Amino acid sequence: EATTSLSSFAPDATSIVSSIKYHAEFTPLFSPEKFEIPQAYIATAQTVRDTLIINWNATYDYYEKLNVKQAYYLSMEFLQGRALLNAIGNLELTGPYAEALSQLGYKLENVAHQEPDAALGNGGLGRLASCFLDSLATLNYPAWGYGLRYKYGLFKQRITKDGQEEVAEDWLEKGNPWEIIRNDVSYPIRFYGKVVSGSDGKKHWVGGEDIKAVAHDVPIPGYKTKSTINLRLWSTKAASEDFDLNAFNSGRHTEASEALANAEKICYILYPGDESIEGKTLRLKQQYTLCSASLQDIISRFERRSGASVNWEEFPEKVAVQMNDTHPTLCIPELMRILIDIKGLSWNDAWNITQRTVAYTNHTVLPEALEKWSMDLMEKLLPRHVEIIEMIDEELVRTIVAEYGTADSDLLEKKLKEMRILENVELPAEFADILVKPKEAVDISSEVLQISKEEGEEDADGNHDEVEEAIAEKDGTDKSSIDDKKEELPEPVPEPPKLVRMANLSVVGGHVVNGVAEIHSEIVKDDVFNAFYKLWPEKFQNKTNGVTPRRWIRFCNPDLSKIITQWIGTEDWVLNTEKLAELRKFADNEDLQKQWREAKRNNKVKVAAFIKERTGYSVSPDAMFDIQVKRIHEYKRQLLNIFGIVYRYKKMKEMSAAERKESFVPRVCIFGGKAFATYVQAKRIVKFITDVGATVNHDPEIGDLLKVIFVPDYNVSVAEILIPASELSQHISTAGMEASGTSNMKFAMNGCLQIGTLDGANVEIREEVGEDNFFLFGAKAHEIAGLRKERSEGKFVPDPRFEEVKKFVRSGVFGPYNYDELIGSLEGNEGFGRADYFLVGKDFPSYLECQEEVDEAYRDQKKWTKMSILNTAGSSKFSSDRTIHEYAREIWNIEPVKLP
Ligand code: DL6
Repeated sequence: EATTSLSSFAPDATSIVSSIKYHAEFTPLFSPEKFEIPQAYIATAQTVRDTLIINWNATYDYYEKLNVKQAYYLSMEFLQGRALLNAIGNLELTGPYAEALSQLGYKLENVAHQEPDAALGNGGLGRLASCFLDSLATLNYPAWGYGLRYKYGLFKQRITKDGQEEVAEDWLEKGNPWEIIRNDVSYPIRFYGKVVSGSDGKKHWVGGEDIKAVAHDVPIPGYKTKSTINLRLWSTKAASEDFDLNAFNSGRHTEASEALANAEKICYILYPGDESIEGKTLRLKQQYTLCSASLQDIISRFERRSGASVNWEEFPEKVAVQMNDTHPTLCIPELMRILIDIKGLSWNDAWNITQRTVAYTNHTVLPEALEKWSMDLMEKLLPRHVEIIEMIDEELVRTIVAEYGTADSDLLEKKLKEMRILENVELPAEFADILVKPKEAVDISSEVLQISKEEGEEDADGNHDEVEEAIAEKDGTDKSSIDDKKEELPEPVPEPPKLVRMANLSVVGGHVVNGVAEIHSEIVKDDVFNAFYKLWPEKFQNKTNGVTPRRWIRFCNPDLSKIITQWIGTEDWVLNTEKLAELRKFADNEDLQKQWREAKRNNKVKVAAFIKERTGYSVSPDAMFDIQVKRIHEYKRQLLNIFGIVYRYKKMKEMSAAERKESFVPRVCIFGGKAFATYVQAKRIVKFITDVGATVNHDPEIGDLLKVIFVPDYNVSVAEILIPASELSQHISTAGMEASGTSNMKFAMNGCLQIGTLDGANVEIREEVGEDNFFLFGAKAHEIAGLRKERSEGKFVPDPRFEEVKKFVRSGVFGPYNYDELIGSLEGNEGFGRADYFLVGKDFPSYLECQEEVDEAYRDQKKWTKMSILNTAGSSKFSSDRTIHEYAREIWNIEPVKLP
């Protein structure tokens, strides 16, 4: 029966059935005797892949023929989630597939659940990249994604009595039907070695170890278009000659295959722990592999399409490279290296081409997340790149000196300190004396500065003793008393490490720097990169994030989608989300409201079953579903949420049953998210939430009035279940710290109300859905620095309710675990670090008051439903289609190319 040839592949149920059977028989990844649901999934996916390959080839050929300008999105993370339902949805084949599988005895939904999540990402940054791919394909933009094919995805999270446990996620265990391995597309990647100057006047990077990067292509279909773009993921392999046959034959098996293992481990996991030097080396190898393999691939495509006459000047007219955060910053020196050392271009030409090609998106203002690499490590691993970076830094120093002059040496020093790519590295020889202050300008009051100099060492202008005498004269002390002070001084501190600041390199080497929400882009200009902004204001842009409405409403919330289509009168909103605004005029309509509530309730029933299965807890679908799902991080303030819950619980316990019922709206408070494996405080937060849940959920006095659920192993698929059922979602980061957030957009699209601070994209969401439909609380971004100062000076007076919660937790109500370190972080006790840096205590009272408003609003279901409808209606701006159009027009300068 396996008769369907690819050319005659027709997407009706009958041909799909025969195609599934064909794959089960001829391209199996399993033994032939069984055809159960796991096999059904693989064979079904393979049939979809056939269609994708046809479209992929057509798209590729067309781009090749037209030699169009292409954008390349380089990202260490792609959080693709599952592909099956998305692919058949985009191909408009959901109906025929459901029918075909039912003829084979299966439900499409159950088959789809067999697919493991492709979790090649950590959180928002990776999921954004995946949403962008969907929009790029849908909008017919010629673009590709480039990433790494990690053998293990983001870890699987188990919740045990000790909190979070990480388990390797072997997502490729049963094979990956969505990828096409391109054994013929591979590039050499070099590490270590040294740089020599050739007789040809060129630099040659020689020696070291060479590995290979091999391409794996994942076709990405657009919605209602044939356009199918590519996500090219690299895996790493040793060159075959690296297998030491003689060692193997003499029984030294590990030694024989050491090179193979070393090469393969580069792509084992995303973000290997980098506490050790080995971990750091591995991460840097990953970043370089991504950059080098992708650029070699892009360049070879450019050369091939150019034919006999390659004009490098045209490179930026054919290629746009977007660096997703600083992880792919090595693109800059790598492109320079290839252009200069291999293609023979001059420094100036290469620099001009590189700058016009590359652009950088910043996704965080957290200083610890702005990558800095040890120069020593980089010098060992990538010696030629360090030379190039040094030259870029030197050129930058020249620019800074030219801009600010040498007259005001404090100003110049400040600018150099802020802007240089190299940190703790001496100025280039040409500028060695530039910061030397004239003798009379020496600040003799800065006694400590002078006397801390080591014995015998000269000060900047070589007058060590003279300066000390000057101090002595000024103070009326004699020089010997200064010598006494010297003895009291601690041992000299070791030299600070030399570092390469990847963010500065990105800003300097790219033609555009963008933030990911309006407020974040302002912070980028005013704070994070202010010195650069002052120099090159035209480089800075905003591109507010977005999410794909296909995955995040149309496919994950079919019930709500049908209602939207019915009331708007067309399904066009899936492509033109502006149409969602038409729902506004029906927001008070009782029929719509009824349908809206029913759809929400059905989704809540599904989530209740899911929670039961995952956690064993029963929750009532009649309670409000209040959700906070995102990576666990102190700045995202899951602690504020759980403290609010603890306060609520305590108040409930103090009341009679009747009072409790009267005072509180029943809530199911749902948390989900992973804590980075080495982030101890985040893991304590997970433990605390689950402990609170264990107490509250078993308290018979409380019953359905309050449940606290930590959903283990939060990922894209779990988000697709939870978000459609959400009624309230929490986006409560300390203002100014969340670059954008993207789950806030998904929640709004699905008619979920939000409680949040004025942070990231919350600000724009609130503007779009209307102030009355958003629960706002907390300090504003511009107040944070002052509040922190007040806090650290001990001037902050905590609200009694905050103190009450801490005391309650410390009383042991939630079990024997010692929460001192967790609570201590909110108090700044000795040994517990910065005093409530994230201002949980400060925002606690306004958070509680805002939560009371939430309860009040929920009691009026008509009002609540209207607010919910207005959230969906106001969410149109947050489609990634809008974002991608902006990138295409304002950064990449690419046009849609629709296949004939
Ligand atoms: O831009 C996507 C996403 C934002 O929505 C989040 O606000 C932001 O935290 C995230 N950034 C990162 C970068 N690393 N860190 N931290 O994941 O990007």
